[in-house]
Amino acid sequence: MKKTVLITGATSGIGKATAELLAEKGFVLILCGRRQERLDALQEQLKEHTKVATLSFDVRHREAVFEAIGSLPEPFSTIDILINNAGNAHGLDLIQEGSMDDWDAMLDINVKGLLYVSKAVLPQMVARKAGHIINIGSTAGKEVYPKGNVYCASKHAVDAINQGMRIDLNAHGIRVGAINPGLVETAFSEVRFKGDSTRAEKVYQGYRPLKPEDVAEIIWFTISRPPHVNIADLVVMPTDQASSTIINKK
Ligand code: NDP
Ligand code: 8X3
Repeated sequence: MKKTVLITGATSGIGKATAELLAEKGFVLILCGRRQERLDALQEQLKEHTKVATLSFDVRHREAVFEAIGSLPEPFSTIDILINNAGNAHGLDLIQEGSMDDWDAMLDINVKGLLYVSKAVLPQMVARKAGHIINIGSTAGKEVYPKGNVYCASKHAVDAINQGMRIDLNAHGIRVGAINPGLVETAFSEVRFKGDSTRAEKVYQGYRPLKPEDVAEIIWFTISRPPHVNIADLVVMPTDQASSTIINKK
């Protein structure tokens, strides 16, 4: 039977590339994001391959999260795989100059949003004693870089939550793992720099960054392992990147 995958942050970047690849592989998809028009376009694009449901909600709003996920009809209501991908950086500032609105956004979306979505999906996985959760962390969750302060904190929290989930869900046969990418060329920097596309483009100039499709393929590899294999924590960087600050720019 085809497995059902819920992907948060499916309207752009890594989430969208993952939706496209998993549709080709025949997974039943639940695609989430705030931008309904993008979800509609993706549903239309992918419906030739598989069944696609869309849910438009902001992961910060816990009632909206539970209402949306609780409203899913068959065959979408049994979620086999949850991909916690929604998130972004907001700002790149010295800690003493950071915006508290940016701090709230990163902690509310990247950490609490991930928790709310997981809380809405987990009871059915625990009841079935089966399921697979992929948390999209970051190299920023492994090391802190200048001005990365709160974004790095949010991804370090994802790293800790990933470990905690794996420990607590172990007895229930649920696989939990994180995929931690380095620099991936998506709308990430455009969001971080609040629509300043010139500044955003510079982040990816002079070297070859990862593409969202590279991460999607790793997600596909991870979820297609046999049931006794759990990829617990994977870091992937562009070949040109050695750490958050050491990048081989030509
Ligand atoms: P994008 O900006 O391209 O995509 C972000 C996605 O998150 C969008 O689909 C967006 O959907 C969704 N999202 C953002 N805020 C919310 C919210 N409040 N509620 C619901 N959905 C939300 O960035 P990426 O694809 O690069 O980012 C995806 C994940 O990968 C993030 O967790 C990011 O931290 C992580 N990552 C990215 C890296 C990179 O270099 N690009 C490297 C390492 C990790 P919508 O706006 O429609 O709500
Ligand atoms: C995204 C990668 O280095 O911009 O998480 O923080 S980085």
